[in-house]
Amino acid sequence: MSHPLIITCAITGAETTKEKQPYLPVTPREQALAAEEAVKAGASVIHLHVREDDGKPSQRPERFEEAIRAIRERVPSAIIQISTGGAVGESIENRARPLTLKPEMASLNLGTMNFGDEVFFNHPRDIVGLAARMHQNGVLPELEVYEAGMLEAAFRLAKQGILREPFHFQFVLGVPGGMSGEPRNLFHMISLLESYGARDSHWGVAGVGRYQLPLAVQAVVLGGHVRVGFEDNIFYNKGVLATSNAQLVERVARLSRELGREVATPEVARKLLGLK
Ligand code: KMH
Ligand code: ZN
Repeated sequence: MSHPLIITCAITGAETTKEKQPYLPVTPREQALAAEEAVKAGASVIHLHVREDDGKPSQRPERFEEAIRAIRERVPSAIIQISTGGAVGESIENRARPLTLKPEMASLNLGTMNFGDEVFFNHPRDIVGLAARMHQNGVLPELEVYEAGMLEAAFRLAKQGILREPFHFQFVLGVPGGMSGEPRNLFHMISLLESYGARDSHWGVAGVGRYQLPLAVQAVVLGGHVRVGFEDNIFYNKGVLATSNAQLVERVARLSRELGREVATPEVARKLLGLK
């Protein structure tokens, strides 16, 4: 089959709470343990949000530094991708601050949308600003797209010299306000990508809630990559909470191998993503 599967684990997120998912890792130590288990289970990229001691989402670089140090101690090979999306309502200045830590990767959200009952603002000027800071700091952007117009925006930004191909897209499907996680929407995204002739670009899919598992399986078969984790989904099966992020990773890794597709180690993922 195609190239090895990169599994990203979004271990914490900004919206999930311990009340809803008691195994949610929030302290640096918990996040380090969760990252280690996830990598052992087959993840190569850790998508990272951090929290303050009271559990509130944070974009403080000091807090990211602590979490990254703790993760590095336990699992030095992991590719760490920090979030510049933060929580809904966070200022763009704060969202950009952790880029000074020069992580290997960071998320870059390509448009404004309704996000559940709230609005996730991504002003064109701020997208350009974040992209420039990532470029200056040698950070590979993962392009977060929640609907087809955002995918098209990436190619517009490339024409303007603001983004550079090959892209690494994450199709985040199932957020109320964005595209749902129905197969036709994933197919539409893939066919759009093909229409741009972006052969060297990669895509992954992060299915939200009940879409996580079916979209993961579709991505495995279609040659995409997969994101799982408590940021997007807290359940293992309908009504049954997962007991760790690693449990979600392990299932996708197992299914992928069963379907004849190898799972990328962090070293292999670095090669696929063009990271040094
Ligand atoms: N928390 C969401 C509003 C990202 O990490 O870049 C945005 C988000 C995307 O989680
Ligand atoms: Zn995120």
